[in-house]
Amino acid sequence: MNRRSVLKTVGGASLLPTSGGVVSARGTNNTNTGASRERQRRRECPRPNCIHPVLGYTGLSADESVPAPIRPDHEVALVTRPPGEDDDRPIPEFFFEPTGLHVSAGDVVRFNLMTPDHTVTAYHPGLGRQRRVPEGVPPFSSPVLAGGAFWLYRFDTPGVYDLLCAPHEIFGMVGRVVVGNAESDFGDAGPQLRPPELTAALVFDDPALRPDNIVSETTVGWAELAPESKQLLIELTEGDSE
Ligand SMILES: [Cu+2]
Repeated sequence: MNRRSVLKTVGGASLLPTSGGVVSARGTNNTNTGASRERQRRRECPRPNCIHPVLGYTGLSADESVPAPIRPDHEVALVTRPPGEDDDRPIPEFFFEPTGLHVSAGDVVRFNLMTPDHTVTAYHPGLGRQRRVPEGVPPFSSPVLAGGAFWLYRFDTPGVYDLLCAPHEIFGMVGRVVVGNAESDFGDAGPQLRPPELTAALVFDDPALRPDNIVSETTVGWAELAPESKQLLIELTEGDSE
C-alpha cells in the first residue's frame, strides 16, 4: 500500500482529491482523535518486562503472570499474624518469612503480601537510613502494597542486604538477604543516619540472623529467632490495636 492509499482509507477518498486536501483533512478531523488516543496511551503506561534497580517490579495480584524473561528463584512471605488465644501480645506480629535468606548473585526474590500494607525497603542513606546494603546498591523500595500483591527484586551485588517494612519496622518487621558468601560491609554509618529502630534492632542482633548462619542454613524462619528478639519496645496506650 502506498502512502496515498493509506490516507484515503483513513480519511475517505472523497475528502482527499489533492495533496492540499489531505493536509486539511488530517488537520481537522484526525488531530482530536489522535490527541485523545495519546492521553489514553499515557494513562495506560505499559508494564515493563524487567526488574528496575530502584523500583523493582510490582505484581498487583497473586495470579498475575510475570513477563517471560523474569523467573523468581526464591519466595518470601510478608506476614501479619494476629495474637493467639494463649498469647499476651497486644498487637499482631509482623514479619518476613523466612526472615533470613541466602541467595546467589543475580537471583530474583519474589515477596508475597499475605496481608496488606507492607513494603520491602533497603536501609540506605538515600532513604535517610544507615547503609546496610552493599556499597553501590541504589536506594530501592517497593511501594506500599495491597494484600495479594507481590514485588520482585534482583539481588545483583554480593554482600548483606538488610530490608525493612516501612509501616512495621518498629515492631520488628525486617529481613536479611545474604548474597553469595560475602560478609557485611556496612562500614561507618554516620551519626545523622537512623539505625534500625526499636524491635528491628533486636531482630538483626539475633544470633540466628548472623550472615554466616544464614549462609549455612539457607533460610532462617521467624520461629528460629529468640522471643527476646521479638519483644515490643514501644508503649501502647489504651485503645491501640495495630
Ligand atoms: Cu509490614
